[in-house]
Amino acid sequence: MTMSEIREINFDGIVGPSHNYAGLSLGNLASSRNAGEVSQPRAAALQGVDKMRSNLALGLVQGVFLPQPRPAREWLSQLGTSVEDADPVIAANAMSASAMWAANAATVSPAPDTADGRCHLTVANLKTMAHRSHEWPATLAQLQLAFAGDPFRVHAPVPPAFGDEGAANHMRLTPSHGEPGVEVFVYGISGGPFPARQHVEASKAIARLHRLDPSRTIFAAQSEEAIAAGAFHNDVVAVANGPVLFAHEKAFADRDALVTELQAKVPGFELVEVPDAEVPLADAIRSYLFNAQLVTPTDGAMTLVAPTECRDTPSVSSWIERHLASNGAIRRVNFVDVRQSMANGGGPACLRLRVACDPSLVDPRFIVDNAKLDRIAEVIARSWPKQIATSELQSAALVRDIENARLSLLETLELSGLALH
Ligand code: SUG
Repeated sequence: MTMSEIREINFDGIVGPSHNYAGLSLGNLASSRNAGEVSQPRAAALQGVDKMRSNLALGLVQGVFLPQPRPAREWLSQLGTSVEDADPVIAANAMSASAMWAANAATVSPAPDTADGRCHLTVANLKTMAHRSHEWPATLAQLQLAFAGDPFRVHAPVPPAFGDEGAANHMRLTPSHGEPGVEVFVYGISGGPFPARQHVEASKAIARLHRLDPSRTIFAAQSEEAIAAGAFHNDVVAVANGPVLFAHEKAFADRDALVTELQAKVPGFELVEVPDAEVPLADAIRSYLFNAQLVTPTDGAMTLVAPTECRDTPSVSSWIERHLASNGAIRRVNFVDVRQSMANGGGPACLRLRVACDPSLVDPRFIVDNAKLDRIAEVIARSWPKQIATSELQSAALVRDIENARLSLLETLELSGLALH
């Protein structure tokens, strides 16, 4: 494969029809703050579609992952219950639309980084949170379809003894997507009152499974302060693109060691660091400045696709203005409204999984253009519930509508084979 065929594809999780605010994620401040609010699944999914449209307009390649079956009937039956009979908390855990946050679907090592020249993907076990621990079988089914064939290796999750949350704790730095990169695995040791979701043993297993070159693989601990302040994934406080690392000063336990190693190993490495004195950790986490998509559009001007909350947070919007005026690495900021997802702690970057590969190798049913997004939006507008209160999650009528809505979308995308996954 020539280097020029490798493009970065962003696969966004389409927000599922059961999107709701049950407050299930300890350590995710937005999820706890909005527990019990009434959600708007239709608006949430359309916000996601609009984000994809604005990224297509930048000339980026866009893909999708499909909502998973909810309620998770298989998981409920493993627990000896059903959505009607389950304890309300268990039912909520089976109804979450959390698979929308595709950054947690898998860890991806593109072909130029691996010893066998294949693009490796390992599905995340997401074992720390009950509502996410049952995502992986359906995710695996989609990845096996989308990335079939010899150029790819799709791995089952690492054993659940070790928590793995996928690409949200993984960064790849490289002069350009088609060249060998340095892969940084970020793990947590302690998070104060909150769980550290990514275990170093899981990260190391993935690096071995993906046949990465140890000299181009870095393991870095998240700072305990960041996790305790609400950075339940590293992508809440840092994001990389090409040779650029955009991070909060307090993201890592040993910031200096990481920066020194990246300077030595990444040609053209550039650090865009935000000091706590300019944007306190709390503002960074509330606005999700770093949970932005940092992308290189076809015009070459590195662009931050950031949530509108960044515009509305004074310390953050002034930092952005200063950075743009200084001609820094980030040349443009596009604001996107993903408020429904943000209210559950999922920003623009959580909603996507990046895969650098030749797009023609991916099953075309998972790649979208504007016409396909029109068809997706039409199904959402017709069949996604307008709103869901957490008290309704066990209602038979709502459950039926949610299951039917998803099946309509699968049919539209010729993916009905995924009905049971
Ligand atoms: O795992 N929220 C997700 C948000 C994931 C964000 N992803 C990244 N940072 N990459 C989580 O905490 C909330 C669900 C609820 O409370 O119902 C939730 O699962």
